[in-house]
Amino acid sequence: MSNDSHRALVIVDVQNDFCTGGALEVKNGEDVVPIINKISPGFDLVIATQDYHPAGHQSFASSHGKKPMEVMQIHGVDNVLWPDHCLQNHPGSDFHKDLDLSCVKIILRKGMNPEVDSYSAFLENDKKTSTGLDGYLKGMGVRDVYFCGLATDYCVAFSALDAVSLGFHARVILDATRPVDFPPQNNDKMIRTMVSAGVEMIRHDEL
Ligand code: VGL
Ligand code: ZN
Repeated sequence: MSNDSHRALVIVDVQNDFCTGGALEVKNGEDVVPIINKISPGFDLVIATQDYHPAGHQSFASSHGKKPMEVMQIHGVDNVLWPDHCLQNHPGSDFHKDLDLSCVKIILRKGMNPEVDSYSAFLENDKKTSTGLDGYLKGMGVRDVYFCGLATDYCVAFSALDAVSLGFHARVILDATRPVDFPPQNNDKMIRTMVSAGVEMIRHDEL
């Protein structure tokens, strides 16, 4: 194949609402930005995801008359209800102003269906609806997918887990991620889940 892009970097949700002062603040979320800017030129293909919700999205506590961070069963599984975040056409959903997008070939928006959330860059939370990223990466000859960004224990973790189950070699660049870590210990739990599934944990200086 002519467009052999064996190593892809997926920059997950480095958006204002996940950084300090944002609606769904991840502690020190913006600290990933300089690391990502340093490493992204070293990849054959770079993709950035953007959490991009319509108003009234079902992942919002406000859509259920609940308080943010309450847990509610949706389709029989426990879901954390989030504060309204990453609203379409709102500064909160913009990428962090210092994130260098010059290497980014594709911006993949997700979470746009008002009824179904999408933590993963590959499959929506119904585990059926594809974003198309699997076919795109395979079409580009990618075998190795590296993940960085926000948040470690949600969108990074679910993306990396799907990557492994779709047959990619998945690595999380852990020091280029930050966790929500809610409920308490969730980050440790998700890192263990990823490692058991075959996701490799690395640091950016090991690239
Ligand atoms: C995320 C919760 C809700 C994430 C997105 O990017 O990890 N987490 N929406
Ligand atoms: Zn979201």
